[in-house]
Amino acid sequence: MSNKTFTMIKPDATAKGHTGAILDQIIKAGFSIKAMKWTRLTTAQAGEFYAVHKERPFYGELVAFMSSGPIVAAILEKDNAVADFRTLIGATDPAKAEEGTIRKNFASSVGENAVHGSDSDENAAIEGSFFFSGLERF
Ligand code: DAT
Ligand code: MG
Repeated sequence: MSNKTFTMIKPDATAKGHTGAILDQIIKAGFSIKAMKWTRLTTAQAGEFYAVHKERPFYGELVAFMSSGPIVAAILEKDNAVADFRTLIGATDPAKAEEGTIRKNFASSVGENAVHGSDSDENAAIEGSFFFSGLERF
């Protein structure tokens, strides 16, 4: 079990000014930030990041949304990071997310759901490497 996960604060949340509150909730939940950047994905980069979903009906919408404005990408560290972070963010659809989760607190819809969280240790490593060099991932 790895102690790292990868997150993005998505364009809906950065646009609404929720970045600080979301980072505060993440840190208060016991995660430490190992690497972080404010950036924006091109459509090609968003398409590559979400390539695993390319056969899904929402892929085009997802890629357009994820490249529509700034995001914050970060590598987070905590014991049991992947599973604990998925619990902290809540269900993909904010209408189904538990009270107090980041998606319940900040997401607008299943498509515009405020944050990404890796779903496995393997994907956390792949996704972290997508945004950060070895030097930045210390
Ligand atoms: P998660 O982000 O909870 O891991 P996922 O990996 O199934 O969810 O999907 C990736 C993203 O795709 C999700 O955060 C938002 C978007 N998405 C998923 N299901 C969708 C749907 N039914 N309609 C629109 N967008 C959807
Ligand atoms: Mg996922």
